[in-house]
Order: sequence, then structure tokens, then C-alpha cells
Amino acid sequence: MTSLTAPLLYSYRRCPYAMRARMALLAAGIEFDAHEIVLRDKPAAMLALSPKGTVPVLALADGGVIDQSLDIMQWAFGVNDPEGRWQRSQTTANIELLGVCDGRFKLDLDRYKYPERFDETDRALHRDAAVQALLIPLEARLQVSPQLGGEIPCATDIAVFPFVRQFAAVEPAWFGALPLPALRTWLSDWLSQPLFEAAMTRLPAGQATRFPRFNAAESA
Ligand SMILES: N[C@@H](CCC(=O)N[C@@H](CS)C(=O)NCC(=O)O)C(=O)O
Repeated sequence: MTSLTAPLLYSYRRCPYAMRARMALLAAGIEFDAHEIVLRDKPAAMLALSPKGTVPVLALADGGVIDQSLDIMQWAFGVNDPEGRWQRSQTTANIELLGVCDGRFKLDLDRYKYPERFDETDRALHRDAAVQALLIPLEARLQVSPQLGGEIPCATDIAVFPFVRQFAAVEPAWFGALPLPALRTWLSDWLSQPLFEAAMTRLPAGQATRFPRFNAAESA
């Protein structure tokens, strides 16, 4: 592989794991190239770096490869994290919440959103289980403070948000009627954040492109 001048992120715009990685890279002010992949036709270069074939994959200029979204977030905030987003995310409560998000909640979310992929006939069961597993505990947390990081966001907010967004978008009216007001406020705040908008920039598929820089100060 030719040497990289900037980290290269293999990404997929709508993937919640890739979203959290892009948001962390942008929040940390890291310049990176992104290669928007087509999931059914993954680039050979990406598979050579990470044969498990999931995005995101971050190829570093020093030859290192990081192929788990949370590890990419940790790496990004390890480079630059003036607000201490990573360190403030490392509470027992936040680590447990993230474990539920990536575990039980994701499993139920997939069976609720894509029942046909799982031969699932009772998607409401998974929808309700997802609410119990993550959304109700999230509501309890957000009743106490506006962000999982307290008054300002931490890495857990960034990591969990794309998954709650995906859940809410399956049946917006049903989600909107849930007795989860603090969660809804948190979600709509994140949906309108310039950081999220920047992370959702559309790039041409199939090639590496410099990801437009995000300047938090300019966007405030
Ligand atoms: N544990 C991985 C999970 C990543 C993942 O499952 N990404 C999905 C897209 S959202 C993927 O690439 N799936 C492979 C496929 O659909 O072929 C991470 O945190 O990065």
C-alpha cells in the first residue's frame, strides 16, 4: 500500500458505527480521508487491512489499522480532546450503557428494523425490549443531566446517539408518543448539531476523498 498522508477511514454514511467514528474524528479536529464503501462490494484494500469486512476501518499513516468504532473514537480523542470527552465517558454507568447499546439494544434494533433479515415475525417484541434495555435507562440519566457527559457531551453521547437515531426513525410517530421527553430533547439536540451535520457530508462512493474539516468554533 502507498503511504498515507492522513488517516484513511473506510466508512459507510448510514452506518451508526461509522457515524460515531466520523463524529469523533471531526470533534477531535483530525484531518482524514474517507472512502465511502458499497457494503455489497467492499474494496479489496479494506479487506486486506481488516478481513472481517465491517466498517469503520481506520488506516493510520504509520501503518496501524483500527477496525472497531469505539477504538477509533478512543484513538481520535487520544490525539486531541480539550473537553475531556473520552475521559469523562469512562464512568461505570457510561461503560455499562454503551455495552447495552452495542449488545442487547443493537440486537433488538436490528430485528425491529429489519425483521425480514431475521425471519422475525414479532418485531414489536424487539421494539419493546429495545425500549426497556436502553431507552428507559437513558431517559433516567437524561432527566438528571442534559448529556451523558453531564452538562456537556462526552464520548458516550456521540457513541450512543446514532443508534437511538436509527431506532427513532423506524416509526417516528410511535417513538414520538413514548413517555421519554428528556431522551427526545437530547435526540433532537444531537440531530441539529453542526457536528452531526458535518459527519453526514455526502462523499462520492468508491474513492478516498479528504473529509471536509469541522471547526466547532465556526459552527457555534
Ligand atoms: N463492532 C464493529 C461493528 C461494525 C459493523 O457491524 N458495521 C456494519 C455496518 S453498520 C458492517 O460493516 N457490516 C458488514 C456488512 O453489512 O457487510 C464496530 O464497532 O466497528
